[in-house]
Amino acid sequence: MSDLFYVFGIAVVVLALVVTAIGLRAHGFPKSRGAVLAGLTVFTLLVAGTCTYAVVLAREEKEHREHEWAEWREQQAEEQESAEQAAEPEAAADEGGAEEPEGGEAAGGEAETIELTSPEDGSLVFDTDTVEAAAGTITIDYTNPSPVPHNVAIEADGETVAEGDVVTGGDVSSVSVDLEPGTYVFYCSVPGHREAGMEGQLKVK
Ligand SMILES: [Cu+2]
Repeated sequence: MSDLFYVFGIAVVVLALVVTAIGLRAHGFPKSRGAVLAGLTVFTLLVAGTCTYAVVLAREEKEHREHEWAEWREQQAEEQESAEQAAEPEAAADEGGAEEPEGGEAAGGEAETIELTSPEDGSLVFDTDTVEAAAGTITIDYTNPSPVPHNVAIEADGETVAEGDVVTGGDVSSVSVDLEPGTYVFYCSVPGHREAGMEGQLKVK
């Protein structure tokens, strides 16, 4: 198509130069009316052809550009898509990583915490004389709201296996120990308190 366009264009220019050259040299040119008509017809056809091909070429060029533009957009979309896909596995990996510690804790055995307290007036008793827990790491958090010093301790088979700090005024005495199923004693190790009644049963199942 573009070749034909150039052929038409060059033909118009060459013919115009030839006709002009003849007209300058030859007097009385054109010699006949028929020659004038023939010349005009040829020029008209050549110019019309050139214009037609110019329009066709412009259209083709436009289509070509649109095609390239469409390809470019398609490529951009694909790149964006692949970038998103690349980001997804990372996000999934982060989620997986966050889940692992939770699973690790669960696999480490059950940890149970028992809350204990005693009367505000300092009476030598706990608020309960029996607590239960599942075997594993058992923690007792004893809160002493009174000004009388107390703590919490755990006894297994007559031996103290855990003993918390002596506390007063709302502070917490805490013990934590691994226990197998069985019956244990929790008590206050401040001298005289256990004997006065500050003890209870810890049943581990
Ligand atoms: Cu006590």
